[in-house]
Amino acid sequence: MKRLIRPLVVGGANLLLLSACTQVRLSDLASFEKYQPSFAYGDSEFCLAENQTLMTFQATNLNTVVRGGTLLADSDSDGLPDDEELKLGFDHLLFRSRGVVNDRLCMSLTGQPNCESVDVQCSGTENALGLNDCDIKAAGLDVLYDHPDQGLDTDKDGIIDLVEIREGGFPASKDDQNDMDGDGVVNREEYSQGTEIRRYDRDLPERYRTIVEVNKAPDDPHRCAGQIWAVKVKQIPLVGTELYNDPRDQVRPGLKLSHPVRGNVILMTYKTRPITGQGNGQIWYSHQTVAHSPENIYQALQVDQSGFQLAGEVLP
Ligand SMILES: [Ca+2]
Ligand SMILES: [Ca+2]
Ligand SMILES: [Ca+2]
Ligand SMILES: [Ca+2]
Repeated sequence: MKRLIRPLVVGGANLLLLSACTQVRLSDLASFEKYQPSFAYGDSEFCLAENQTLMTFQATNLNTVVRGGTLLADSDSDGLPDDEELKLGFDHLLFRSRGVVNDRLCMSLTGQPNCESVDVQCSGTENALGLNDCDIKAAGLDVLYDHPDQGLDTDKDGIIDLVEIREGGFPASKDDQNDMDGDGVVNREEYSQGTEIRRYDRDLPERYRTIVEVNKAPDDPHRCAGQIWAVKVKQIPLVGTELYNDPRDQVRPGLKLSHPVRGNVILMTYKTRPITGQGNGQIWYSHQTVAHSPENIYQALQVDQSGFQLAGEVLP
């Protein structure tokens, strides 16, 4: 096939030039989207309550998965790429398509699409961040610690359970400093970048990585009684997705996963804990849909603290 557009990444930075010699035809967009994402970016300052400090800030595109050195669409956010679901006999437009638990969690628990064998007593009640009591019980997230709210950050490392499950990780095991695949990048960093914890991907192109910088700013009592943190979401790769309607969005109070064609649901979370004394940690979240657009490579993301809601309380 004749290549009509050729992206050039200059100096590893985000600058991208399109040497477009002719018009881009619609039929070429599908192949274009496969190798060139667009990007969401944004920044903001966060003012924390007195005696609270920031443990983690995470930004995750719930509609992308890095697999085998490339970036793939995951239209239903369950952690399995669309194409992989079709091959395995899952429904790529259902978060739980072959049983009571999330499709990716089913693969982690059974090693095959044998979800009917996951036998737990549960009601299907959802928490604020994408899991229900079936996922939580099947993954053993209800027995390890006595968190006020279960299924948010069971292993207390600040990485959200849903994010760990989507990566096929271990939400009940504090393994954030492990380097399972020996690529020199610990699991915590891999979750931050959206890369694979089980595959050497040091040579993964930068355009497939999520890049977020978080730094504590100097205290300023005039502006904030507590700590001030500067968050810079430098890039979140976006890909082409299918239309997704999640029936749970009608009944669940928290995270919404439905999106239009090309929509990418970005979940941002942060976890705070008390600096001194007793008390629980808190997990806050914000979700928004950003449209992947090959014609407009950079899409603004609203990172403002006012867009965040409390997901629940966990042990610090
Ligand atoms: Ca999927
Ligand atoms: Ca699915
Ligand atoms: Ca965790
Ligand atoms: Ca690693």
